[in-house]
Amino acid sequence: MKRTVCTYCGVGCEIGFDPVEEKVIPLKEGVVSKGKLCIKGNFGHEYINHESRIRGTLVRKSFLQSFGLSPENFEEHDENFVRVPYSLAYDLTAKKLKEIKEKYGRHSFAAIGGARTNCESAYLFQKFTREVMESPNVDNCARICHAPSLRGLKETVGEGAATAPFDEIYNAELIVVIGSNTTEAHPIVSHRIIEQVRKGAELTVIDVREIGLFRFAKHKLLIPFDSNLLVLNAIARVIVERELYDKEFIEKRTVGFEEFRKELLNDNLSKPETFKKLPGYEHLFKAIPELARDIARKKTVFLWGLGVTEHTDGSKAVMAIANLALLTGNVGKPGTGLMPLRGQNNVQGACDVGMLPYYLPGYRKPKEIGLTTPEVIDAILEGKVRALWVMGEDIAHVHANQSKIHGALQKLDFLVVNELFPCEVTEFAHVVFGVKSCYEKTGVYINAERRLHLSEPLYTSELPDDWEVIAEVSKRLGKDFGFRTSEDVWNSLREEVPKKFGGADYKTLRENFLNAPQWPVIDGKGTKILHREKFSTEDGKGHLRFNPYKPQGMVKELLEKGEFSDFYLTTGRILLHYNNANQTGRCRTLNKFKLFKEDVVYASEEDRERLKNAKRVKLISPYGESAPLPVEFNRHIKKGTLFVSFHRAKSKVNFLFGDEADEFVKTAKFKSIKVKVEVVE
Ligand SMILES: Nc1nc2c(c(=O)[nH]1)N[C@H]1C(S)=C(S)[C@@H](COP(=O)(O)OP(=O)(O)OC[C@H]3O[C@@H](n4cnc5c(=O)[nH]c(N)nc54)[C@H](O)[C@@H]3O)O[C@H]1N2
Ligand SMILES: Nc1nc2c(c(=O)[nH]1)N[C@H]1C(S)=C(S)[C@@H](COP(=O)(O)OP(=O)(O)OC[C@H]3O[C@@H](n4cnc5c(=O)[nH]c(N)nc54)[C@H](O)[C@@H]3O)O[C@H]1N2
Ligand code: SF4
Ligand SMILES: [Mo]
Repeated sequence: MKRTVCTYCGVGCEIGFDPVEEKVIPLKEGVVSKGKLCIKGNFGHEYINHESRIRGTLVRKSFLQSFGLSPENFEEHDENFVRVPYSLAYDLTAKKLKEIKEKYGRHSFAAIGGARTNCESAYLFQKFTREVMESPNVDNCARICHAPSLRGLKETVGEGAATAPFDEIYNAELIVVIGSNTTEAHPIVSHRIIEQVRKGAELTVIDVREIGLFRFAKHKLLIPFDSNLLVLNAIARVIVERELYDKEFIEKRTVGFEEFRKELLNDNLSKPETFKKLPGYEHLFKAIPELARDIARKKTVFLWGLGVTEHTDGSKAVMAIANLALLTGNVGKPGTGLMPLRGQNNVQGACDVGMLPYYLPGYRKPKEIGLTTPEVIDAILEGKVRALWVMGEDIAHVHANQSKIHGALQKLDFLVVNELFPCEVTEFAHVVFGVKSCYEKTGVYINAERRLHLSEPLYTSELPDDWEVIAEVSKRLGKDFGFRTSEDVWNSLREEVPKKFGGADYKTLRENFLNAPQWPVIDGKGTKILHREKFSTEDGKGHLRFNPYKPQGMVKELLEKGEFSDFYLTTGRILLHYNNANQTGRCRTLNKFKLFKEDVVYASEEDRERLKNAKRVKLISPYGESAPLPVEFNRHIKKGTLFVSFHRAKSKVNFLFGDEADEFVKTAKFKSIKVKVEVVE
């Protein structure tokens, strides 16, 4: 039996694999999976031998011609691309990058990726960009995902990562889930939540629609769109006003309480009475104080997702969650914790190893801060960024403001993409490197609880790993890093960040695969709970940070007019498919479910008449419109609101969004947009 880790969501379930039967075997001893896997864990490897897999290098014919080479001498892939040997593609890529750097300067290069690849590739990608291309412009998919969690936690507790393992759910008396559709997006965590509720713990769900976990919840907080910070501040206000807070913890472990208290009490909007003025949401006036009392009394874990981060005030809302934990002493102890449910298999790792424009590996400050992905797009349009290398991120599908992004990608002098399959972004590329998938290579992935899984191949493959492509191009640009194996790359990172990874050599990770350590790993031993004695801030204290809520979107309309016009749309995911569905869309078993062939718009049963019992609708925003999409009416979504998944590029969901984003870190506001609905059928 071979052992690896499921590389879809940030849960990071350990899996066994029978190479003869080509079957996944659940591993009971796995500390994360405990022998349970969701459907993607069981069947998500089926894409491996799919016929459309990119097995080689594709080079655009016009690009080849610009070097005086004739496409006719190579095998044709399609009307735009030919297949060339890797060595030639490495040569041409290096030549073009050199030419662009010499002509337009070092800032004309940017690199994006790393959240789906292993840590070795993400680490080398930023090292190559910073040291060889001498550009500070590196970013990864956390930009449109949990970058606000990193920011919010850094400011309050000093470390942008979950403070405790998923298993602390088993020690909690109260589990608070905010803006996370856990049953679909992190199924094995949701399994723990449900188990713990069955043992007597209480669950609170704070969401804009009735998600699967609602039926297990004691406190069901169905909240207005755009209101997270308002709700969280109101909970804090009850805790402060009624003196429910943990005085000893505040005194010993935090700073800023008096100021926080003053600012909070001065902010009239934070009174629970505000909800009496929001028609349809008056129930929150009573529910919030009840929840506040429970958080103060019980050992509580806080779990959150994109319903918190993908807003203009996402970072502030994360600080507001941290405030609740600090006020009530619910962090740094068993049964408590702050747990951002990070999304992709290695998005924690990509950030940890420095694939961010404002952090070097280990979150050290760089000399020069680079551009975030949305800023890179603007810089391309201004002619400042000329060459872009993308490693496993379908930026022509998954980012907001796609009309703008498509325009920018067309303008690039040079676009290199490392991919498994053709997708939206490869359409714009000059060079596409086919690379090994996670199940064909060796490397480390860091899950949402900071756990370091060393993944080993289930299948053999002749293709290069991402880091090998980068290393080959780098050599041709005059810098041989001297890495021969992925272990060499990992050891270089360990040397650079000894405080987190020093004790995590391959041998230790291999031997402890089923109970893999969580960083910081010193002397082979991991750290389950962070901040036990002191926080990771410079002064070792937890920092309370009050941010007043500014009325916006649905809340603003309800406060001003007592009603809102048109529809409020939120977007997200479904259990079967994963992000751009490039992999899940090519798995036999996952595609048996006809129901999920398309992105479906969910609307409220109460809007059936208003929407003329439609079968298909088009969504229209000030920025663009979606394709005509099937619509389904149900009772889990509130009147006047809509949900749609974004898995299929052809649905054009991300053409609906503009540049509105988190005010600190530019994470797109994917969780709320006002739309008009046109009935098509
Ligand atoms: N099956 C599957 N699993 C995945 C993925 C996938 O594509 N498919 N993707 C992975 C990735 S990259 C990520 S980041 C995670 C994401 O996992 P989640 O964070 O769970 O992501 P979403 O499905 O976008 O759902 C967010 C939830 O927020 C709610 N919501 C929307 N607006 C608001 C709001 O204003 N306030 C509150 N409180 N809630 C709101 C939505 O109703 C939804 O329940 O999942 C990972 N796991
Ligand atoms: N409307 C809307 N849009 C969203 C979101 C939303 O909630 N609403 N969520 C956003 C979020 S949270 C995220 S994380 C993004 C996700 O968006 P993406 O990052 O684009 O999606 P993924 O499917 O995770 O992976 C991207 C690509 O990586 C490739 N890949 C997989 N493994 C490897 C590998 O080992 N090497 C290389 N080179 N490539 C590989 C896959 O084939 C896939 O095409 O979408 C964002 N977009
Ligand atoms: S919960 Fe996540 S990591 Fe676990 S099997 Fe499902 S997709 Fe894979
Ligand atoms: Mo994500």
